[in-house]
Amino acid sequence: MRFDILTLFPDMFSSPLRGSILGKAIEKGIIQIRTINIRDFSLDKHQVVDDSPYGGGQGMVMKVEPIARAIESVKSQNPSVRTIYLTPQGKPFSQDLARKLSTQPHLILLCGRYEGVDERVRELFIDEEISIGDYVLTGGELAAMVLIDAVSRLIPGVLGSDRSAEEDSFFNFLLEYPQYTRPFDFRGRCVPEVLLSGNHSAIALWRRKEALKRTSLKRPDLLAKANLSEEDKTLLEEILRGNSMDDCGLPNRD
Ligand code: 4GX
Repeated sequence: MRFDILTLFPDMFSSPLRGSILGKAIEKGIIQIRTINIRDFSLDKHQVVDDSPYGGGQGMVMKVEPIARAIESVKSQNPSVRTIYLTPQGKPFSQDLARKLSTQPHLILLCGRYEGVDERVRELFIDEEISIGDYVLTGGELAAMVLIDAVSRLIPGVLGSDRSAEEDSFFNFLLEYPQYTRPFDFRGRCVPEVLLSGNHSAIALWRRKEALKRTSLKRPDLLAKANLSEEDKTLLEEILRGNSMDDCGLPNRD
């Protein structure tokens, strides 16, 4: 899958996306990430990319021509590429949307700065507007990186073959169960004994119960969407009656 990022700050993308897992996926050729500096597409002798808004008001607006020329340069290589604009006005980003985008072969991500882009950019070139959340960033770059990260890990081969197949069941609107590694006892806080029992069905049951417990406590809104079995519902009833002591006999901080 290929991402073409249109930005005024291409340097922001180098270390976050080229490091660790995504860096390996790039080396393997599974994903391609290219940054395009919108400034390079300004015809102006001072390479101006912004201007004051018609009608007055504070701040600057990104001009239409450099963005149009940058998008058209990508489209000349692939006319069917879709263009996404990152903006708080967009459709809320979600695991479901990440999954849908991961099936696309090629995306253009437009990162806005200042007060946003000239409205005609939206009208003429944008196929989809996406928001990563209800807060205001200084630009679309971090939002684009969030999108690329979440989408890339769903592409087969990026995480390693079996992890991606697992994904659908993993995010079925339940939070993950608690994880532990050595040491067994850290300052008196012990690992739950069941995890050392070697009893795989008991471990699976404990994990399912903990996932249900966490979700009902921290994200009851997710629990309402989860696909719960009859056994899950029984577990939830136990939880709601629940004892919340851990194996050291200390009150559980969750
Ligand atoms: N999820 N931003 C876009 C420029 C802007 C300003 C006004 C439209 C209108 C964001 C988010 C986000 C900051 C990106 C403002 N665009 N992007 N930028 N939340 O906050 O995606």
